[in-house]
Amino acid sequence: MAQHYDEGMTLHRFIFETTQAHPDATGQFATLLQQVSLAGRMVSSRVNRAGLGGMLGGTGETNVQGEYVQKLDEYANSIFKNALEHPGVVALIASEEDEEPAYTPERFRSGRYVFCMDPLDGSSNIDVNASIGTIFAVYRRRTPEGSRAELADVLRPGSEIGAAGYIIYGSGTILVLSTGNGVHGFTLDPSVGEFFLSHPNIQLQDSAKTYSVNEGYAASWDPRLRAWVESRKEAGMGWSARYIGSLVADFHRNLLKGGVFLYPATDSSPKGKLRMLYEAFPLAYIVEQAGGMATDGKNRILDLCPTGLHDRTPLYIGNRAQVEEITALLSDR
Ligand code: AHM
Ligand code: MG
Repeated sequence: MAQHYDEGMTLHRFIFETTQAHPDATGQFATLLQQVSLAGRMVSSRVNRAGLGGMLGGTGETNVQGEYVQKLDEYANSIFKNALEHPGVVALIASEEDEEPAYTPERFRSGRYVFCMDPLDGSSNIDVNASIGTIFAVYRRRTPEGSRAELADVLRPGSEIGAAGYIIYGSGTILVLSTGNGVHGFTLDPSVGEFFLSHPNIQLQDSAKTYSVNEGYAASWDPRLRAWVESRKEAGMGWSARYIGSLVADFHRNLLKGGVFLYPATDSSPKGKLRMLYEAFPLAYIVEQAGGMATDGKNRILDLCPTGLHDRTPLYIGNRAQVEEITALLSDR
């Protein structure tokens, strides 16, 4: 069978080569990414067997966001935290599933990095076998290593992110990563249990003709946005719509094929739905690394600074021309 990946470039090797290039590397960053890969492989395996292993459905609890917690949400949250709390590389983990930050327990060394994650995004799609994913961002902490981290280590502008990525559990499992030097995708070969480089240097075209948005809420959008979406549908415009309702899946499709994803403010949710730290920031970092753009309708997403772990923001993200157009439209008061 023909391989659609580079057998010579495992994620392990890529991380090693990337971090070796930094003269002050201590190995902590490499270890962190290896542990993310391990946790991703564990979640991927569980997602694939979810229907067989009794992992579908809810736990009966609601999370800090008031959302119904799925068994796989809880599983993914604990797997990532378990992988990252002990090797002495992380000081604090902020997770969608936890109201408070998880500080590295005192029995382990409090390392150099802060990790923000949505352990299982798109969880309303678990029971219907549609793609879901993990989204993450990494900051280098401000406070000294070895000490307990502080909230100030994580409540920072997105522009201070050092690395970000996501893992999509779909028809295959792909880890997409940027450490500030382009965007690279690695496909999991389950027979080997390793990610291999399959999508080197992903770049977005300047423009595209696909939009992804939940149009069910159109009546409560800003009328200028409603008019923009309506005008995409005019005869001869050549536009398509794609929306599954898993941010990772919608974003990944647009990253590979071109398209703009919108999660606008609505009358009842002026900040939209998506969370800044572990949904908007990581994907904005990736899209910029791929030559695209992300705004909240006015400001660059990565210039925003959260005041709480679970702050929300409207999100317009994808090809530069379309995000610029929508932002110009919504900024013009
Ligand atoms: P989740 O983190 O609880 O899964 O919620 C976020 C998800 C995103 O994946 C997706 O873009 C959005 O919610 C879909 O929301 P809606 O159902 O309002 O279209
Ligand atoms: Mg989410």
